[in-house]
Amino acid sequence: MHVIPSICTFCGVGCGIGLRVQDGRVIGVEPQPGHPVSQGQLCSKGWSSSFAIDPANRLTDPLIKEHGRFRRASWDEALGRVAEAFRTVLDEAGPQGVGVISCARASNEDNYAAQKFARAVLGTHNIDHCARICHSPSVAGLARTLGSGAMTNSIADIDQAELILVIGADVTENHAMIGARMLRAQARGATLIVVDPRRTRLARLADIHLQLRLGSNIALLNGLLQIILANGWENHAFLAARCEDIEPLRQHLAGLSVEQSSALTGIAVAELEQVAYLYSHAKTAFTAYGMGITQFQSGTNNVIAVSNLALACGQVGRAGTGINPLRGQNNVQGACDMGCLPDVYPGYQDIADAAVRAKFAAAWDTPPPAHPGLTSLGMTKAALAGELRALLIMGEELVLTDPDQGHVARALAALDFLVVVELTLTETAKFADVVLPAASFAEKHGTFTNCERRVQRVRQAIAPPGTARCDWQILGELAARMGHPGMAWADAEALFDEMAGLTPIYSGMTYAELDRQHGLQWPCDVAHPHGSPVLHAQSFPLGRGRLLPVTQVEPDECPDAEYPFAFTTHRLHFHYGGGSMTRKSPLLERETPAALLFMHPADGAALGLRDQQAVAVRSRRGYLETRVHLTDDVPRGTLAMPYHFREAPCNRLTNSAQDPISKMPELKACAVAVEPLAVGERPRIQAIAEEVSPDASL
Ligand SMILES: Nc1nc2c(c(=O)[nH]1)N[C@H]1C(S)=C(S)[C@@H](COP(=O)(O)OP(=O)(O)OC[C@H]3O[C@@H](n4cnc5c(=O)[nH]c(N)nc54)[C@H](O)[C@@H]3O)O[C@H]1N2
Ligand SMILES: Nc1nc2c(c(=O)[nH]1)N[C@H]1C(S)=C(S)[C@@H](COP(=O)(O)OP(=O)(O)OC[C@H]3O[C@@H](n4cnc5c(=O)[nH]c(N)nc54)[C@H](O)[C@@H]3O)O[C@H]1N2
Ligand code: SF4
Ligand SMILES: [Mo]
Repeated sequence: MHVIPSICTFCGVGCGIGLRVQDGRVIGVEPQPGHPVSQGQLCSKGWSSSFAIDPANRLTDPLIKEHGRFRRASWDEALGRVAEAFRTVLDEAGPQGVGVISCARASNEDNYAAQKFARAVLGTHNIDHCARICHSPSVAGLARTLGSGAMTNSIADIDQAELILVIGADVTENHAMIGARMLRAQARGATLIVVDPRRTRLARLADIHLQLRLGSNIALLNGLLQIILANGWENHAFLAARCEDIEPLRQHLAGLSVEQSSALTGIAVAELEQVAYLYSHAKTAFTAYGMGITQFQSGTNNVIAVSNLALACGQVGRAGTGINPLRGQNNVQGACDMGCLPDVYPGYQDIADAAVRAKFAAAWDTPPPAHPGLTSLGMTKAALAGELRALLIMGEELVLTDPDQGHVARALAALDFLVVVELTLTETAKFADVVLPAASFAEKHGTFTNCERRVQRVRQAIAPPGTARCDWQILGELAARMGHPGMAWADAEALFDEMAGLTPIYSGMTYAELDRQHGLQWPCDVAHPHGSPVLHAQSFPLGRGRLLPVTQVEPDECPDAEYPFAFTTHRLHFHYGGGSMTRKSPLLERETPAALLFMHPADGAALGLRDQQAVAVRSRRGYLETRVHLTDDVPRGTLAMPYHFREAPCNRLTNSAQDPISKMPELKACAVAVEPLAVGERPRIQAIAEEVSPDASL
């Protein structure tokens, strides 16, 4: 047996793992000793990685759908089909008729190839990925206040924080090794404050839990800041040296009252005052936030409200402080860095900048796309309208993970042609005309960029199952068939070198340098050859930080007589995303085998429900059946449900109302009605693909 060092394939913490390999198979996983992020530990998902990529569960050959059934095909035939379908749509509808959705679980190399394929081969900026429905409000909001949307500090900064403020993030469940680090910091004396409408495990352990009303973040953050300014607790020196005029924000807040904040959030004035005092008086306050901030139609403004608080108190630009969006997927930071977004080339270089366009046109030897691009939700909308006709989805399970499943399924069914590149036959892949088998992280060389901007190497430990190939190789071969030989890289390292040469924030990185240590944090360039653990120490990319007035906005859909419950969605520790990988692990599946609807016991009693009784849940968009779990972890009137379970897909219910700035859909709040099913009745399993496209079964 030998052990190949790699990086966990699940969340954005980026723990260091060792893949135990015997007889060409990964037989287990161990923590990497001395890894700066995971410090010799892993969470249960990391330990279970070998099940997630087990060859027994994997696609081994390309599949082509004919007469409603998939059949195995050669690569030559399958790639020929794909190239021909894209050529046809390009001829008939032009580059706006095609698009690519890339994968925040795949490597930087794969993602660079995906956006190059979209821009240089298809000639379109229609390229996006799940960051749209994750931290796009962070990218948009922090661009406005600081000029950069990434985590400002490092995970290790938690050790130096006097106070840790967690807003809308369930850290022990979803960024487990960061959660553990926060609890260790608390044990050493740091104050831990959690802001969440649910009583999460971290909230129960925190010194203070502000159990705010769902969707009242801005009212809360404005309230805290108002108290700070009214008492003169702001950091005058920092504001004078580092920020633009705070006066407009001061005047805006002076028009609001703390009592109003208290009424909107349900948090007592005294508690708001206590937290305002502690945050502004801490020498170092580390602020971390997640989907409880971003997944609202006010997502960008929510992020701005977080930024206002940190800037006013000078809690940015020093060790132990910072505004830290906890990026979710193992490589979502990287997929954004690689330019898998419609408005930027790799390294956030603006597609509207003529010099940038010229640079990429010269490097790729092809003119830049002529039209602006669509977001992922824009692409599904365009598909329904018949404007987007051919789509390549590289490893995204959007039938389960995008809002309003009925809409997504109808959109995919409306396409002329869909190709999905995946590890397994997911619910999304069932809609495809062609499915191409991809190599997993353990079967390829490459890099992942974790939430603290740390670019780390993954290494090939075993051969891919069957004839599966790396995403970048598949895209390179498709490009060649479409007349673009410029994506035929010799290996992953050659691809990385091309990318680093065009991406200033990665320009100081090579595989040799990344191999020598546990990765490097960008920006890594001539000025920062050893990378950048803390951003904005001297100045912000915008120069001075901006404090921008924002106002509380209620969710698009609030409870009413017909749909009396507020409904929110979240994650569970033992499962991941659409579940296509974690649900293959017997251990993880044993811990959490089914979706539950979390409901307060008083609401259960009012409906005459017993714990674990089957219920029907209905929103304006869809219907599902599941079991109810009665718990006071959720407040009265608010229901919560995880999104990992294809048999009870909560995204049938969710609302796709969007943040006008970032296009983030409101995944955290909509309104539902609940009806009990008869005691003893089982929830009916909700078939997905079959309903819309009855011919999709294998
Ligand atoms: N086990 C596991 N880990 C994961 C993932 C997974 O699927 N499973 N996914 C990864 C990904 S892609 C991401 S983006 C991260 C996400 O990690 P988190 O951001 O922690 O994700 P969620 O659990 O969706 O939501 C966080 C919290 O927001 C709270 N919340 C809801 N509404 C509000 C509100 O109005 N205000 C406030 N302040 N809070 C609110 C919810 O109750 C929930 O506890 O996790 C990553 N890690
Ligand atoms: N209701 C609700 N919905 C949500 C959320 C929520 O909080 N509530 N959260 C949203 C968020 S934050 C996110 S990030 C999205 C996540 O949405 P998705 O990205 O759709 O979720 P995953 O299940 O991680 O899907 C990734 C797929 O990539 C495949 N994969 C893994 N590695 C590779 C690889 O190397 N190559 C290829 N080709 N494929 C690979 C896996 O098999 C898996 O099927 O979900 C969103 N949806
Ligand atoms: S905390 Fe995240 S990166 Fe670390 S082992 Fe768990 S899932 Fe993997
Ligand atoms: Mo995410």
